[in-house]
Amino acid sequence: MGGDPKAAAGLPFLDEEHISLREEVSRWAGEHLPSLSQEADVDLACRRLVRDLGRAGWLRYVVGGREYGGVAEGIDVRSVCLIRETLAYHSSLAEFAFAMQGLGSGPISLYGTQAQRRRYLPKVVAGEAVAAFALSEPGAGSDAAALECRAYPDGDGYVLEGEKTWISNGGIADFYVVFARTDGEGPGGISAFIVDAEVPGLRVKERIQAIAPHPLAHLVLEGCRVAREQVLGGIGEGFRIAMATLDLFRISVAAAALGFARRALEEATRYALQRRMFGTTLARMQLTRARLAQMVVDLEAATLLTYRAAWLRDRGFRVTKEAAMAKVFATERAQAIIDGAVQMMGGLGVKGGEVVESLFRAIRPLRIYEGASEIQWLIIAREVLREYGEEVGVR
Ligand code: COS
Repeated sequence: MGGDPKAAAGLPFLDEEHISLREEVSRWAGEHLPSLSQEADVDLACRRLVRDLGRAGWLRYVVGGREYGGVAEGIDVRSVCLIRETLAYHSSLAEFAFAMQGLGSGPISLYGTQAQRRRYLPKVVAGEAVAAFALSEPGAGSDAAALECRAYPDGDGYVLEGEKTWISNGGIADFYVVFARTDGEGPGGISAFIVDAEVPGLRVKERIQAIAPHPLAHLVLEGCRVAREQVLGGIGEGFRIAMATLDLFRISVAAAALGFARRALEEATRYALQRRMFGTTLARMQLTRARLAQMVVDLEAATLLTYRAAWLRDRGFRVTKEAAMAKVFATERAQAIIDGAVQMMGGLGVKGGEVVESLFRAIRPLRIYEGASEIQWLIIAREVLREYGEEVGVR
């Protein structure tokens, strides 16, 4: 095989073009992304990043359909993961901007009509429209099917009423894919709508400050009227659309975790090699070596799970279980790897503005958003029991 052994991770699941893509993104990110440290105005920074990612051509990978600017007919999940992992290595805000363009427009790529795709996707690809995915509510986070935002039929359209929270890109998005209840209770009564940001009745109630700053908001929809053409998929299809979109993007959350962890591991290793104590270097001490070895094994195992899930999805398989496995393992182990790096670097590890300190904050939300670790465990167990003929829900 030869070459850089670090680049060998995940190799069995990658094609030659993926390896070249990783090199290109890495080169671009090294030249264009300043550092992991957080910018003062995240809204401005995020909008600028979306535009730059669009101009550089990377957003062509997060949408499906060549006709709409995508690189392929579907979304190549391995490419999405490679780009997200590489951006995460350099900048948590850049990987966020890239990923949210994908998650926010994912339901349109996967389920939109030709007219919907033609209207929204080219702008997403160009970085001219910021996308957002609005599923969570104050009373419906992990239990997404409990959502209460309502969509009432009204003439030739629908009127949306309710609240959405923890909405990434909330306040800066140009459109939101909003999941709302059109019927009864439970998952079967949920539908998806594309809501343009300027539609009267849609407003930001509160901006939310998270541990790793990025645009995040609580939204209110009051008498928010959308045309029938804004319904995504069919009425009652919303929950399935949300879950299938999450299956794809949860794999890329795992990839982001790999990028953060890989950076922390490199920072800590370089530090350990030069840091002198007790007449030797930190790297030569056995406790350090044991910790480093554990970090490397975790990272490689997480990489393999992530790219296996992406490879299976690219081959057309349903990957509910594999995506959940990749997300929970990669994010949990990345947290442990980054914590290990902080510990190795001592005071520097917790000093504001240091790379590992910002990684320590950047990784934490990944174990919660797009399905908390506990939800991934429930999904994995449900899928395994199903393989044994036991029909169980997660409840
Ligand atoms: N792909 C396609 N369809 C899916 C699916 C998937 N991955 N997962 C579920 N569905 C379908 C099911 O097949 C079922 O359809 P039928 O009724 O026709 O059989 C329907 O959707 C309901 O599924 P389920 O019974 O699993 O619904 P639950 O309410 O039990 O869902 C979980 C439970 C935990 C899986 C769901 O609520 C979840 O993923 N929660 C986390 C939400 C989340 O990620 N929030 C973050 C928001 S984005 S930051």
